Amino acid sequence: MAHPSTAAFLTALENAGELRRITVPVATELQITEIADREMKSPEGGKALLFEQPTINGRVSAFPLIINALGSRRRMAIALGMDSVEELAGQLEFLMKAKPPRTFRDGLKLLRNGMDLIHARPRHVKKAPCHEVVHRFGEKGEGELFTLDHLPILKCWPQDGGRFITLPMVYTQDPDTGGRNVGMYRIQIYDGQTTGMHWQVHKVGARHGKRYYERSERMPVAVCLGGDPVLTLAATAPLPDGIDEILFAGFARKKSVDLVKCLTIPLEVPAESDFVIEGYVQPGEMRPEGPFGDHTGFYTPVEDYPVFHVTAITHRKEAIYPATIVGIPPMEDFYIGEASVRIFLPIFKMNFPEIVDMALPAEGVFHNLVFVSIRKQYPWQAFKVMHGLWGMGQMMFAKYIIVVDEDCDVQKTSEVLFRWMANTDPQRDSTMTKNPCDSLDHAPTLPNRGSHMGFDATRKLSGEGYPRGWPDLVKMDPTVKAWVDGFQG
Ligand SMILES: Cc1cc2nc3c(=O)[nH]c(=O)nc-3n(C[C@H](O)[C@H](O)[C@H](O)COP(=O)(O)O)c2cc1C
Ligand SMILES: [Mn+2]
Repeated sequence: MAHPSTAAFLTALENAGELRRITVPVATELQITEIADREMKSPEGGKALLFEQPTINGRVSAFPLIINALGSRRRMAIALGMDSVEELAGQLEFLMKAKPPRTFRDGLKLLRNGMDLIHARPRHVKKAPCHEVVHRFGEKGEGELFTLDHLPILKCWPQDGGRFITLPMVYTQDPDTGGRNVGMYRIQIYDGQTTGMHWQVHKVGARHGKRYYERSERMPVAVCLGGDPVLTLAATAPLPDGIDEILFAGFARKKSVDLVKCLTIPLEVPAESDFVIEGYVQPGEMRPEGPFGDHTGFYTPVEDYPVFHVTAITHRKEAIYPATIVGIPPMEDFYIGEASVRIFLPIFKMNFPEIVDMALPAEGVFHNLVFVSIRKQYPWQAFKVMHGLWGMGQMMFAKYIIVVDEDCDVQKTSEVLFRWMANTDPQRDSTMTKNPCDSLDHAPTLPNRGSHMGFDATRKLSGEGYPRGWPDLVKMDPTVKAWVDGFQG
């Protein structure tokens, strides 16, 4: 089911008892963070929070602010209009494994998925809710000029270098192929019309920017906020370069995404967005960005990033400003990342059929720690899986990969720690390699590159040079367990 706006999604959350309204004024400077942080760290991710009167330097903003809207499994499922993200994972898996149907039911399922694929294709529309209110820059208007300073943009943490848009969907185009990309890259506000553009070196936006630089051409960029929450998931999902996030969003929500032309730049954006910030990046122009209290739980230091110049801001009449905060885990982003892992697990399994399950525990902040369970068949297969993952998309960042046997539930961190500690001889069962690092990782001596470590915590096969005979786990006889299950004494 598609949500045509942030307001519609908000209503769905409220009907499910998943929304708390905060009706009194709260400051966008630090105060909203502290309330949201406590909510995100409460059991099951707490509730979504609607701040009806966020204040900017003491003045109440014209726009309410929603935060933690995707910060639980239940809310992520509501965003997708499904019972759980597993449903979407199942649909993707079915598509990838589609064979000529053998039964009538298979045929119907294939037909339904075929229809969903039709929705992957966007529609092009002329009239758009996101254009209900238009503020072009550089035009003489009536009264006060509307700028970014009018949006309830958060200053999240005390040492942050300023205010940051934290849930921006950044639209760019490959100048060679015309292919679209949507990525979530944070936006630091320098002034009402100028921002930073934090696409890290490994991301598709940065690759597009490099091509514009090489061609000495000004780069059109659109930053969208709100609309269907599926778009937010699509912007963060680790889709391969060249796969259009809009196709993924259309497929996931079972409805084509309506796209409309921007007013001041040659790009298209979702018509249902709450806000669209149009502008350009002048290749070569760089400016210090940060510090920013980040996903890692630490401040990322100041570094040079491209500069984004705003040419227009358009929005719905009743626009709602969506935000998140990142910091010491668990935070809302854990649930966003987890949904991606669940959705893409079938794709990993296609490449590595031995993979049973995978988890990126919150403590590892996405890439620092990856647990994988496998059905081991031959010697050193665990190492093959590690190397494969280190070569796949954003899995390249995985700092520690722990491989366990299929009977270990990787969703339970303590079970994995038990196997890891008990089953490994550190020297024999580890491997170290060189790979790119997440730009946010402060531990490597130099940014963006460093060492990565894998542990084979599976039981050792005879061909793996372990001569002693692997012991069995201590487990009760199933008949005794069944008897105790029914025991009344
Ligand atoms: C809340 C949030 C904030 C993010 N901020 C950034 C960021 O500032 N810079 C960045 O490069 N990636 C950031 N990411 C990660 C990217 O969105 C993610 O890697 C995405 O897959 C990139 O898309 P791309 O492959 O199309 O470039 C963020 C993710 C989330 C969930
Ligand atoms: Mn992409």
